[in-house]
Amino acid sequence: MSFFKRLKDKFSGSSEEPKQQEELEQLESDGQPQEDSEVAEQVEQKEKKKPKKLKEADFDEDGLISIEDFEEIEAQQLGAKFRAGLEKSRENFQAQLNNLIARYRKVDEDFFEALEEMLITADVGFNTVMQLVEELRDEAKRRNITETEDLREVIVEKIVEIYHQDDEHSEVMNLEDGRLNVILMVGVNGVGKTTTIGKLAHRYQAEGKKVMLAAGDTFRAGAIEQLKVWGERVGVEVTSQSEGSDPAAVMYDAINAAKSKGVDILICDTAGRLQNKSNLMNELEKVKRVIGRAVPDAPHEVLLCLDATTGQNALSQAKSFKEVTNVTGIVLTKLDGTAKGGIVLAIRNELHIPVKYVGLGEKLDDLQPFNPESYVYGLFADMIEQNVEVSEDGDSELTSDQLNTGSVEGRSDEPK
Ligand SMILES: Nc1nc2c(ncn2[C@@H]2O[C@H](COP(=O)(O)OP(=O)(O)OP(=O)(O)O)[C@@H](O)[C@H]2O)c(=O)[nH]1
Ligand SMILES: [Mg+2]
Repeated sequence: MSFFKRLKDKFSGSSEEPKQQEELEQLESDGQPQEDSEVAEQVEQKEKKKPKKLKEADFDEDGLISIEDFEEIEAQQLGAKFRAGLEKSRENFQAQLNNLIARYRKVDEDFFEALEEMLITADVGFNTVMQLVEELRDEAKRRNITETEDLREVIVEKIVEIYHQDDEHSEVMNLEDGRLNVILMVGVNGVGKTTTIGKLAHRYQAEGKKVMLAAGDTFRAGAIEQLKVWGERVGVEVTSQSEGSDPAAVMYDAINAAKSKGVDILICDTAGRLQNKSNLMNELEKVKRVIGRAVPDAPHEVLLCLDATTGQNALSQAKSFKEVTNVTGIVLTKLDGTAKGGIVLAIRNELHIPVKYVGLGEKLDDLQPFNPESYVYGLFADMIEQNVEVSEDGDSELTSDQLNTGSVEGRSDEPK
């Protein structure tokens, strides 16, 4: 099965299935505030592909669906989320790639140079681009690919491959049952730390975990109140002290409270700090030390929030934070707000820190665990769907328009 077809089947439903999803839409709309109905309507209109319908036959006599069906539906919902959240990046990536393929029909050095330029402009990061394009050159030679059109699917496949290369790091959160798990959220001002904490609390709570929040940003006016609002919204307890108090003391209190209440996951907010302000960075070290003394091996996760719209600057932030604290994962927020979604690849390849979650919007369920396949599906969904459809219809069905826009190849179902 071709790579594109596998992605399409996984994230938008098997092509053999009728694509309807009233029940799923109902499930998805639960918990989504109505004020977003206008946005939801626009997104819905743009989403031409609908996940698989929950058919009667999918339910057993107890009214339950099988694990396979559940996983299938989950993957499709994830696909739809990434598709909606990466819309800006997708428009940019697909248009640019189609242009390149139409402009350079033959695979040659000019094409590769133009591709390098396109990827660098999309924030993929210089070193990553060089590695990616070098591998594409080799692959084109190895497979004897001479038409750029035939390279389309290989390019997308390589993006996933290059992400998987660094297998030492996992996207999976280091959370264990039967212990107090402590997550420390760090990052510069305004990147989305507090919002992410709210979204994470919502997610873990829905998974049945007992969650507590610690208001460790005692620096910015209104920060404690902001976290309390999130706590109320999600329905989790927030431990706080007054503004200006020592954040390490807040963490210490919060850990004691969490221990006595049998909390599973304590998520600690911190003040947004500039990576060049050494006193703030030192304070972060102290916070981490205090947490480590109160709970062995804690914090179990130090999540660095990076704002995807800041592009390459996010990389320099990450480097500075890595120097003072052991960052275990990245939360890349506001991916929905940028057309340069390539930053994910740069972070992974140049920093060797896994991206654990991505922010795909401002709603509670817009924080999604990162996964390279759902990411490339979000980045190239229309191209993937179109190529698979064309491949299924057969060559005789191709329109001259499809041929001209270079949207038809890389579609073979033959094993590669
Ligand atoms: N579109 C979009 N907006 C987001 C996302 N995550 C956070 N935001 C917005 O980013 C803004 C800042 O979020 P905060 O959570 O207050 O950021 P912070 O890092 O805690 O900020 P400080 O406490 O001031 O350092 C808010 O308006 C959020 O709604 C996202 O994934 N997508
Ligand atoms: Mg904050």
